[in-house]
Amino acid sequence: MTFLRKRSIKKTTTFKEKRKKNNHIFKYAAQSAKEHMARKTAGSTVSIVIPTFNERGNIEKLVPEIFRSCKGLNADVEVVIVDDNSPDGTGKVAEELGKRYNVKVIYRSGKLGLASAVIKGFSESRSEILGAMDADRSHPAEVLPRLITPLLHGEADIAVGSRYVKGGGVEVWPFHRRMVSRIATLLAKPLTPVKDAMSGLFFLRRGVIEGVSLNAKGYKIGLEVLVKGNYDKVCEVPYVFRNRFYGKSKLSLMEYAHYLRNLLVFAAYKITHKGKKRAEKTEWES
Ligand SMILES: Nc1nc2c(ncn2[C@@H]2O[C@H](COP(=O)(O)OP(=O)(O)OP(=O)(O)O)[C@@H](O)[C@H]2O)c(=O)[nH]1
Ligand SMILES: [Mg+2]
Repeated sequence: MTFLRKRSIKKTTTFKEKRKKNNHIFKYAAQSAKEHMARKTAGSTVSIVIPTFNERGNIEKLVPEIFRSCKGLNADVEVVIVDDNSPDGTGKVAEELGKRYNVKVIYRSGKLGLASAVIKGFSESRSEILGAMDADRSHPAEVLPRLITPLLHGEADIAVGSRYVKGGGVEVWPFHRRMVSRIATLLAKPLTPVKDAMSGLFFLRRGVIEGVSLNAKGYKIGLEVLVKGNYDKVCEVPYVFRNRFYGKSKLSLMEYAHYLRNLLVFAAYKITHKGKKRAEKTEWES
């Protein structure tokens, strides 16, 4: 029993605990450490990729929220909207936003899927830090600094927005959707070190996916990054998933089928890449 407790404490350290451990450093020169960090992160670039299909009403609200929320970050932030030729004119709205904010718009010919849109956005961004979030404001912009800061400070290689750590959750979901999400998350559990491997909200250092072949099919690109990526440190940051504000969900039954197929592919990948080092995991305390 004692042994088990010790092991679980060792596996997951919180930022508070880490800070406590290194307290002497902070006591010594808190100010100069702050200045050092500001110098170190100055000039860092962050690209936030947002896949869109018929999200006109959402992105015109989301983009200003993102830039407001990231104002305090010591980094250049760009938003990359990958639009699949949305019939509702999302692309036009995105271009208009580009006149006021650092927004790049990438068009594709038609609805080609979420995962491939995120991959396209990543491949057309030069930033050291890349991230993905949904356009429908289910992922609140206020959580972005807490996801990006550990990457800027070298405290994590991947930061995952998590509904399933302390402080996280889902605002209002019908019972069946909560069940589906829980079961899907449970199935993915052995494949990754995190509690919310299904999250569509995540940030990573570019090196994590360099040279990694990502499969463009499916919805859960974050899961694939967690399975195949090269990383040592991952942290989960709690957030509360909100229901979409405008428009319709694009989640179809076909996506569930893709998901189950991908789980098998990822499990096989894990078995054939057994030698990979286990990542150190941290959770934010809320
Ligand atoms: N470019 C592109 N974006 C897509 C595609 N399918 C979904 N998206 C976007 O991916 C994000 C997630 O899709 P959602 O429909 O919100 O899926 P969900 O979050 O699982 O479901 P709800 O929140 O209930 O609507 C949104 O920003 C969509 O616009 C696609 O084929 N192409
Ligand atoms: Mg959504």
